[in-house]
Amino acid sequence: MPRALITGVTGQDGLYLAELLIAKGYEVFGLVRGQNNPRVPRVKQIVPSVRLLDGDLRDLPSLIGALDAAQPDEVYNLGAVSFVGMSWQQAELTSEITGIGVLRMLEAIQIHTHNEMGRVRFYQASSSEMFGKVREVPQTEATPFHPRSPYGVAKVFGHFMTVNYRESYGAHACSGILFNHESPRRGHEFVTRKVTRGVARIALGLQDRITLGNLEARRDWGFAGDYVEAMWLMLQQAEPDDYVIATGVTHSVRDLLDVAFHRVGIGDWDRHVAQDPRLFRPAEVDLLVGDASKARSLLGWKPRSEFRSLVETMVDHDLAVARRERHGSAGRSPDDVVRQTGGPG
Ligand code: NAP
Ligand code: G4F
Repeated sequence: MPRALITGVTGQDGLYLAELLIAKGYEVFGLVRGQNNPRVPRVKQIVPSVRLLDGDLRDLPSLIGALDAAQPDEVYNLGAVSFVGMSWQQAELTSEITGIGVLRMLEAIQIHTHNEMGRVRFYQASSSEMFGKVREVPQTEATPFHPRSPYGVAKVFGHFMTVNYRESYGAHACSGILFNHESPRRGHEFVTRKVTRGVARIALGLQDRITLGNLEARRDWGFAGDYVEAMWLMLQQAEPDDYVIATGVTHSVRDLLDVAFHRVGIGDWDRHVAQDPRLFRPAEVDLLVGDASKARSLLGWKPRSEFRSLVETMVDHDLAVARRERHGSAGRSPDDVVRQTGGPG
């Protein structure tokens, strides 16, 4: 039975990846930080067979301890401060976890394997945010990076450390340059979920408006369930490499609002959306759209979900959650609803 260790198992991607690996027959271990992490119950509910290990990407001994306990064949490093907006307020913490945390995990593998890094396959969760002020459209593995946020800078550091350990020590280390991916499990701080949750609550009379920043930014949005499959495929290849994972289609935040409001029968959404200058970013990434041709041809990967059905699924999920909230019903958590509504088709 293959064994995998996931950092960031409490997050959106960690949950989908744990489900995927369990379905493939893996024994899955998840790194959990903090003495009373509030997201642990959700992990236990969705993937009860995952074995949780204490550890933090800021603490090297805890990472070595987790590796020694899990004895993994594969490590998926998904843990990060992942909210770009917050990375300006907490640039040092972001660099420490999202950037140096990658180096720490690579070093922990080095120590755990007694310098035989090739024994453990490593996946690094890199990001299209690294492209930032994009040098070409669409972006590929060869597009130069120009990050626009402390988060993006930290991810560039993690990306090149991953490449460097591959080239220096023969690590089977892959960097997945993933474009934005969303789901009903997405955190409420990200724009898709903020919109779908807000639209659902507006439709049910629980709130009047959504306050947003830049509506013109464009992103290449896919479904998280499709993207974790690409992570796994990268680690199954004989040779480690870096891959762009994207849908190849870009939409603006305005398009997101159109689809989400249309789902609840609201055509003219202007009166429900306010803009607050404080939600604009000090430096914006205006346009992201990826070319995943390499992943298509070498991994046989392609996205199964498209933008409209993804957004509609998220709105439907949030309608179900908001209805329960309106009726004040307790007991079942929002993730029971996730199971019922599933992912986008
Ligand atoms: P997420 O939902 O925000 O999850 C982040 C995870 O990191 C959480 O489990 C969090 O644990 C963990 N974490 C934070 N600080 C940590 C620390 N000091 N030590 C160990 N774990 C820590 O993010 P996601 O959307 O699943 O993304 C997964 C990864 O992919 C991230 O690295 C993200 O930057 C990257 N990425 C995401 C996207 C996307 O569109 N989703 C695109 C490209 C790259 P707690 O529960 O303890 O906070
Ligand atoms: O949903 P977002 O916060 O995602 P962002 O910044 O693109 O980052 C996400 O994708 C990256 C991959 O490219 C990941 F690496 C990263 O971890 C994260 O998952 O914002 C998307 C766009 C931005 O242009 C932002 O300015 O939406 C715009 N936006 C407009 N109003 C807003 C808002 N974003 C947020 N979060 N909240 C708003 O009110």
